[in-house]
This record gives sequence, C-alpha cells and structure tokens, in this order.
Amino acid sequence: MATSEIATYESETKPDWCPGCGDFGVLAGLKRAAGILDIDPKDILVVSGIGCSSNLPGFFNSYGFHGLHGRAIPVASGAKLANSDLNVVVTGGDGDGYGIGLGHFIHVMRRNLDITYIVMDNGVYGLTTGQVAPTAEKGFKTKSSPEGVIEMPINPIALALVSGATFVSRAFSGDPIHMADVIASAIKHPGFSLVDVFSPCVTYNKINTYEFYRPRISKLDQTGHDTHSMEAAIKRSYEWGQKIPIGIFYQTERPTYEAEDAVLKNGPLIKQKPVARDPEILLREFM
Ligand SMILES: Cc1ncc(C[n+]2csc(CCOP(=O)(O)OP(=O)(O)O)c2C)c(N)n1
Ligand code: SF4
Repeated sequence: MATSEIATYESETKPDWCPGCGDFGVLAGLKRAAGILDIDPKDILVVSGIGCSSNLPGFFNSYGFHGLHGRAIPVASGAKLANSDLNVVVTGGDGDGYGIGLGHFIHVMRRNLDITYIVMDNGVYGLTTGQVAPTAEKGFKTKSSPEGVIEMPINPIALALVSGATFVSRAFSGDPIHMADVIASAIKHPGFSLVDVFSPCVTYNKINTYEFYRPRISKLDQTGHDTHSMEAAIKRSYEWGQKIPIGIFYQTERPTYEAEDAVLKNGPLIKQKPVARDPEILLREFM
C-alpha cells in the first residue's frame, strides 16, 4: 500500500496517548484497512465513547463523534439508521463497551446493524488512571482491586457469538498489518462485526503486555479453523493460556436491521423526501 493512501486518513491532531500505547497500533490498523478498501473519508463515521481509546476519532481523518462513556453504540445506531450508506465504525475501550455500555453491545448484535465495533481491550480504565475493567483476569491487582480481582473476566468473543453477532474477530496491536486485514474484512461484512483488539496499556497494566501476548498469539487462519462453524468458534473462544487465538472466529450472513426496516427499504433516510403527516392521525396510530 502506498503511504499516500494511508496519509488520506491522517488527522491534523496528533495522538496524545502514552508512548507505546497499544492504541497507536489500532489507529495504524484502521488507517490501513480504510486504505485497503479505498474508502473516501467522507463516507466513514468513527464514533466513540469516553476513554483513552475513545479519543481515536480525533486522530483519524473522517467524520467523527466523541460521545458519552458507554454510549457510542446508540449514537452509531442512530447515524446508521439515518444514513445507511455510511461506513460506521465504533472505537472504544473494554470499560466503555463491556462495562457501562454492555447492554447496548448485546442489543446491537441481535439487531445486526451494519456497524463495525473495534474494542481496544486492555483490562483497565486507562483514562481514569488504572482501575479494573471487565476483561481483567481474576487476581489482577489494580488501585480499585488492591487484593486482586475476585470476579471472572468477560469473554467478549464468546459473548458476541451467543448474542447473534454475524462477524466475530480478534486482533493484536503488536501486529497492525494482520489487524488491518481483519478490520477491512469486518467493515466489508454486511452486518454487525466485532474486532476485539489486545491493545496493551503500557502504563497501568503490567500483566497483559506485548511480551505477554507475543509468544502466545496464534493465527486462526493458520490452524485450519472453519469460520462458518459456530461450534468451532465457541470452542476456540475459550482458548486462553499458552496459545491465544486471533483472527476471524466466526462469520455468517443474516439480513441486517436496515434491510428489514419498512421505512429504510426505500433507501437511506437522508435521501428520502419528508412526508407531511397530520400529527393528530400520527398520534392516534401510536395510542
Ligand atoms: C457516566 C460516566 N462514568 C464514569 C466516567 C469516568 N470514566 C471516563 S473514561 C472511564 C473508563 C475508561 O476505560 P476504557 O473504556 O476501558 O478505556 P481506556 O481509557 O482504557 O482506553 C471512566 C470510568 C465517565 N466519563 N462517565
Ligand atoms: S494510560 Fe494506558 S490506555 Fe491510556 S494512553 Fe496511556 S498506555 Fe494508552
């Protein structure tokens, strides 16, 4: 890929992340993926919540929306319903998406809106200086869990599989080239796509580091994994230890919410002529 293609998505605002933060790899991966698909910046909307990772839309040249903590999915859903021609990408942290925003995460998957969700999964609340987040491993000590985390971590891959996501994948910030291919496939996929990314917080998580992941990462496409088998995907989603799989776990096709919605069948809302309706009649219809 030519550097100029990546430069298309370069923002004037430079990232303020700590040197070495995994989120740099995600930004690079997203730019490269957009370049692979040759998407015009005007046709991409990047939506986020609040967190270090959620600052990403400011560093990517496209439409962007920096929202509220845990509320990126509702904003992205509204944007997609208003303009279904847009490539809508949501970016944020595991605290944002799997903690406070968990309800939205589950419902958007069963709806199968055509949105790509990139979660920068680092096991901590980076922005608020290192409290425990939902994917932190049992026993992990943080300033909000000084005796070690008691509860089990969320398994986002297994959760996405059973919640109806039609594309479920994982990537690693230490390999942005592989990540770019996964993100490009996710954006191309017609339906909801999850890209959970191991994105190390070099400042507050001294357990899930680049050095932790590098020897453990194993690419699913090199192990004969069948991406159309739910059973195989569920099994692989529980692999954690000496080998941790990345890549596409599962992909299937199901009509999107947009395709099934009676009004959106006539095209994106923004391209439809407003229909004047008598508010009295409209009210009666909903009573
Ligand atoms: C409603 C609400 N609750 C709490 C906060 C404080 N807060 C800001 S970011 C954040 C967590 C960030 O963690 P994560 O989403 O994992 O992103 P990271 O910073 O690790 O990239 C919290 C709790 C907030 N902004 N709004
Ligand atoms: S605190 Fe952690 S997540 Fe936030 S920018 Fe620094 S390294 Fe990245």
